[in-house]
Amino acid sequence: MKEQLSSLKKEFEAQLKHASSLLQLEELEQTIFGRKMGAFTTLAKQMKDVANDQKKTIGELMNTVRTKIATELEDKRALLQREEMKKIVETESIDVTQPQLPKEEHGHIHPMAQVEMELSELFRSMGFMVLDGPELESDYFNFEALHIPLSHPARDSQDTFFIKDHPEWVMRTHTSPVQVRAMREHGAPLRAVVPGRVFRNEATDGSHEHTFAQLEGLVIDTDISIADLIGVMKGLLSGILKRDVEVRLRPGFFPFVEPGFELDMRCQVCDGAGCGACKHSGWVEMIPCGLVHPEVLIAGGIDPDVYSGFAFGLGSMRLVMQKYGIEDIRHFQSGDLRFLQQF
Ligand code: FA5
Repeated sequence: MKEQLSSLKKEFEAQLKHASSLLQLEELEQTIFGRKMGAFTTLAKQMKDVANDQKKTIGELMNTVRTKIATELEDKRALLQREEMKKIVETESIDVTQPQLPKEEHGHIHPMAQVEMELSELFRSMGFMVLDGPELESDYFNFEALHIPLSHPARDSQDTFFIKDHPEWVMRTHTSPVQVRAMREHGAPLRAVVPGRVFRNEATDGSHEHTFAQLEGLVIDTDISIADLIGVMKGLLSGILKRDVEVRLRPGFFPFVEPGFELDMRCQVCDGAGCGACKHSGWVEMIPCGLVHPEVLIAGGIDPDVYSGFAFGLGSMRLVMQKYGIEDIRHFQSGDLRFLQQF
């Protein structure tokens, strides 16, 4: 065993002299200490056959040889690393005139989604649930349950995308269908908002999109009045715009509320002077709203003699336009990074 260790050591030293790269050094280390075939490992496995009175001496010798080889390997590794580094420094140069590489691009949340998250948070803090509803909706929930029968002229104002061969389905034209869905699922009393996408077959312009966002609000309780409705609307606008805004309330007709209103806001883009965002009127139609029609409460399974409620349907894309002074609604879905990177 002693001779074997001594010749292993000699053989190792001869090969160490010839190792001229880190890779060769790695290979040499494997031939000595490799777990399966390493020469030293193989010898160590034979320790069990050494006579008992020899075990101590041989064991100590093995440890000495192992430590010596390991130290020499480490020293040689450090030397080779220094040499390789020196070679890199000598052969590679830095061209200080080279133009800077473009910075790594990081995405971020779309401005519409940012405001929707802010709105959801604002309403959660007022005790509202944040609900979801299907974008492909039944004609029943989109119109019938909201007191808009087939022949009703109110259908004309919401130019609908129908589904080929399935007249009973539509792309929802507003978030209001979730009103009846929410009543049926959660009953009364109820406070809920529903942010989401809606679809209309509209010719687009600065303030109209075919695919746009609304935020439906619904409160059902005993003793609900128009004062509650106005209080929540004002809280909503000042909470998001972070400033006081001038609003006006005028009568508005929606078959699912009675009475119905249109809450307009002084245009924040042009400060009332007239621009594309406000159709040059100085006012932006912001929040249609009203007290929930008794027929809609009945469709939702709620007794109109006990409960009343208010609902609103915020055009949330228009709110974002007002918040940031965006003059054309079509920017949102244009995919133009010059627009998106501003938020
Ligand atoms: C409705 O959709 C009703 N569901 C709102 C409602 C809910 C009334 C609850 C009463 C109670 P309207 O069609 O007006 O209403 O649309 C609501 C808002 O969506 C509008 O005030 C406007 O801000 C926005 N909006 C309407 N059409 C478009 C469009 N083509 N592009 C962008 N925003 C639009």
